[in-house]
Amino acid sequence: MNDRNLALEAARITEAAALASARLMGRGDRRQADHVATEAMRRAFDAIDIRGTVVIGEGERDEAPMLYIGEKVGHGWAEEDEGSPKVDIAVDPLEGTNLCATGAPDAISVIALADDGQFLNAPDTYMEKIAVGPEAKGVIDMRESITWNLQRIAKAKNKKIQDLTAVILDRDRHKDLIAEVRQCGARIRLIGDGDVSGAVMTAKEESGIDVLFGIGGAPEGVIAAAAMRCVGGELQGRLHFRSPEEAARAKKMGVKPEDYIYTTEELASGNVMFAATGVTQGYLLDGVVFFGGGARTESVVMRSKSGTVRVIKSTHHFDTKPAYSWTTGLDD
Ligand code: VTB
Repeated sequence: MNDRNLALEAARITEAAALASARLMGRGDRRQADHVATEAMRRAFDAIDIRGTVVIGEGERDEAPMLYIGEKVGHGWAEEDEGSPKVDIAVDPLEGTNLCATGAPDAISVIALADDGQFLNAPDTYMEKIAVGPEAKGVIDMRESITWNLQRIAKAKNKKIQDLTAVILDRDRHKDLIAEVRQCGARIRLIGDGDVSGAVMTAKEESGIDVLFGIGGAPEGVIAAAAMRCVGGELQGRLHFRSPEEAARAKKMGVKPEDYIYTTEELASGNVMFAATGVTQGYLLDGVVFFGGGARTESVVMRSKSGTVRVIKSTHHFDTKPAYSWTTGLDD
């Protein structure tokens, strides 16, 4: 697989989705923002020379019109081009639909790519996560308490616990978790949505985030794990089923029982790539900024094989660009 070029192509895909959804920022319509991101991303795939299969996407085939699990995407299929790489794809065209709908920080468009069969086929359920950047890799353990983990992270980073910042989804289910972090004296940034960017921030020093704790979506956990593989960080995850039906479906998908703790490699193994583009201005990435006749985007692209992290700032001119990059479903 010519993954060096592919990684850069991946940024085109997230740029397209980010440009589309950013035009709906603050309009209060999360569904439409997600819809236009998905449509733009789906279309952008047609220009990429891969034979891709969506393994994490917008839902099951019967519930999602595009980018559903199992959908084949990429130009390679159309050409029946045996030479074009076969890759598994995990997508979240708009991670943090509410963040976009309200103009809150860190809505991103994101994809991860892997050689066939390298992502956990995560069911659409919850996952409890701990994520840390490279400096604290190998010192966390989900079986231990939050306090224990914070102490270990502080030591690994040569910081006081009081100087650590945890990012946590602002949910009632995290009441005890938040209380324990506060009890330890660590700082917290509560976020409304978007624990993929929350996880990736732990690997970006300027973000000031040291650790992600809490329960979010399982598919988002796999995508974040792909990023952590690339940056040399760590994400541990444990599935949480919301109902017996979810548990039964997960069992059918062949995942491990609820008490099993997945390692980063088990969630995303082999050669993986990760690309994300900021939609709203954030701690991880700059959001889309429009100017007369165009827009600027910021993306990050990374590969596990080389560990290179590229930040790509692009200037897009709408009059010379194919329509896929900015269609919103509104009157353009
Ligand atoms: C998280 C977050 C997502 O879902 O995974 C969260 O990263 C978990 O679900 O952006 P609940 O909203 O049910 O708590 C999202 O917020 C997307 O819905």
